[in-house]
Amino acid sequence: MIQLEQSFLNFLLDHQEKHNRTYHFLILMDALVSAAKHIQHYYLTGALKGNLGFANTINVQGEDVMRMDQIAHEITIHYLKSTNRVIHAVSEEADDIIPLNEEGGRYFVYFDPLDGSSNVAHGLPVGFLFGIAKRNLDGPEDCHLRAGKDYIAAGMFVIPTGTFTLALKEAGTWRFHIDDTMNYVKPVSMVLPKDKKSWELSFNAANHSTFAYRVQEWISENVKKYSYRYLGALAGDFHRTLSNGGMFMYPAIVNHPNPTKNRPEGKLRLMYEAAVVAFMCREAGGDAVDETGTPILEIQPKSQHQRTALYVGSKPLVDEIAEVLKKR
Ligand code: AHM
Ligand code: MG
Repeated sequence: MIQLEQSFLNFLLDHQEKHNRTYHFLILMDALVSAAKHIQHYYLTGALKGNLGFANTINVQGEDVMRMDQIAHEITIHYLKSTNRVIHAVSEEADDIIPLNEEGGRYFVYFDPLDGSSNVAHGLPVGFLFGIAKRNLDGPEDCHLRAGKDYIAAGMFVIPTGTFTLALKEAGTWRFHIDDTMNYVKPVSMVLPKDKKSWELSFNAANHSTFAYRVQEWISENVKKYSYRYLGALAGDFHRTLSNGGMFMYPAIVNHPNPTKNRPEGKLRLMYEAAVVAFMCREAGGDAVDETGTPILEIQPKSQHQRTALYVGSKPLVDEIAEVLKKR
């Protein structure tokens, strides 16, 4: 007997039917999966074709070398547009909100098509992160930017590793693996482990002395209790946090020796980085807060590229750091 696994689209079809939902979401997700596969292909062949270069470099034909993140952005917009179901999109790679089908669309999509830029030149893991919200179906829609609590789904593809993690509102977080035929298959329910033995802390240790003193103290007291891992690409680091438990942190930078390099507002982007992992984490039993201890999912974005500090992972650790952060 051949062993065949359940495909992602079949899993989603079951989910939609079980919850009496429409197929519109299936069409949107199919577009995102198609985009991810396309990005995966470009990334895997990127070093050979010169796509892992940086923008502003010129290839031998005298043309601009396209950065992978620009390619990934164009691919994603192409597929989102083709669904006819997206009102507008926000991309890390575009300054402005991108109108798609403002009259007949049903969803808002906030995405970072290739996060973890420092890994690109090495072909190491990067992430395609996205959050999805739905238009108001009960009355007029003002198209305001949605807070994470109003997302209906959020997910990430780890490229080129070939994993896909998706959280569906109030229905859990699931992980899929890409198979030989480039299909994502074999749903596995993700729940953060309660056993602290596997927990890991993940943050850029080189930034330690630039964090708020109370954060530095908490880290000094806790870092030896857990393993430490840092890849420098949110999707890869958060992938581990979700599997092993613990906490990923990107605290505010407030004590940099060169004050112009402080980032009191944090580094990561709220709508398509922090809220995406916070949503996946909540659906897996965890939590996430910002530098004031406020839940990430409660933050109402004022602008599409707003930044935030991020502490995301196992609930007991996030609760503990939230208490520290609230003591100002
Ligand atoms: P990017 O959008 O320019 O790729 O930056 C986001 C990335 C995250 O994936 C990662 O968690 C973080 O920046 C790493 O930053 P640092 O290199 O400062 O540790
Ligand atoms: Mg990014």
